[in-house]
Amino acid sequence: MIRSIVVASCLSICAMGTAQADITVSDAWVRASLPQQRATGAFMTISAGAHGARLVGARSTVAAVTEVHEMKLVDNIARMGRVEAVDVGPGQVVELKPGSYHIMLMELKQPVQVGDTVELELIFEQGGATRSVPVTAVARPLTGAPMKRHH
Ligand SMILES: [Cu+2]
Repeated sequence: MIRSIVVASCLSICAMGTAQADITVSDAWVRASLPQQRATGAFMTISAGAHGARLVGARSTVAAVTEVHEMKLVDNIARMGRVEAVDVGPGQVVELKPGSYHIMLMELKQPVQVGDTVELELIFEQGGATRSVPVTAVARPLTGAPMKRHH
């Protein structure tokens, strides 16, 4: 009973992140797309509390296909592809950021413009259960995204 009250009050107070069973997502943003661009990326900071969790998928309303991706340098060429999961260990903080892990939004239904808010749903596995965590990401310019944002 007490636990459910705590969760409910956090849901109403936490503006940009959502806490659910210790999974916290913060600083979520989406890279604004160009008019002809069919895909873009979403980035955020994830922590999973004392038990850890695995990010295994994502959904969004703006794209027909939403996947968890990793970008790597292979022979100095940036390559990216889908990954099965991103492990967020107990007490760990994992940053989804340009050049690394990201949420790939593909087959965009319309361009994502600076200032737009994009609703995402992150799918986690934790202790054998699947949890979905809603995230609101704000669209930022294609270039010149700051490395660190302060609230
Ligand atoms: Cu990608």
